[in-house]
Amino acid sequence: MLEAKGIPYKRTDLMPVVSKGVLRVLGFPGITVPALKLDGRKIQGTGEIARELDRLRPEPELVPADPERRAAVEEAERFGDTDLQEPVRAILWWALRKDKAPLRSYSEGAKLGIPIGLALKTAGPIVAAATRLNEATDENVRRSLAALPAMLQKIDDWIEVGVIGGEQPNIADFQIAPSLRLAMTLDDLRPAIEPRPAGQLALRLVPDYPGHCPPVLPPAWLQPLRSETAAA
Ligand SMILES: N[C@@H](CCC(=O)N[C@@H](CS)C(=O)NCC(=O)O)C(=O)O
Repeated sequence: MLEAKGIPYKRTDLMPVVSKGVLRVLGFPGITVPALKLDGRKIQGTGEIARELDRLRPEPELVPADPERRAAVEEAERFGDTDLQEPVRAILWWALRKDKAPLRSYSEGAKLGIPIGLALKTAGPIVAAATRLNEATDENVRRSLAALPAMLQKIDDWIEVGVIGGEQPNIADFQIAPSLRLAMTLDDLRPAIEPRPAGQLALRLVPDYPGHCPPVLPPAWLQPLRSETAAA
């Protein structure tokens, strides 16, 4: 969003789970990333950051001023922040718990302030905690995978009618595309997403996303996605 506005910034990455404590120590009011220090103020959450950036530099707008368009974009924004983001995270953490080897690839290019190898020494407890926090149980992951086709269709439909996927990305694009792109780092999911408008949007907005997870999910759980790809 900062790049869309042409605002220069410095990026710091935090290890998952550990990020909560670091944000506290830094004096942020909440415990989630993204978190931004802007002119000495501390702003947290994709939505809040977008609205603050719009106040600071109105063009290009992230949250549409037109009320009808804003309502549609905000509905898609909410969907991205909850309906889509939570299952994608659960699936990813389930996969990383099963096989920790791909974890290093997700840290590529991270600006952690400590060597990646050292950070990865904490991987065991972090994966265990993240699996718990994101409710990455078998049952939840299975349900999440079954829900994905309908969510992908919803995103394609929003692209079709121009709620998202326009030339200038809005707040909903920025909530939805990164979760899709994260999902596409899993070989198990990528084929079902990439050919669709949703997948193409994710690749356009987030061309480089670190991480690659080879197939690890039980084939039976992927059946709902496989039949979807075949039908498409
Ligand atoms: N899409 C969300 C992301 C916020 C979020 O849930 N961030 C996660 C990492 S992706 C986090 O910091 N989780 C720590 C926690 O909730 O304990 C936003 O709009 O800001």
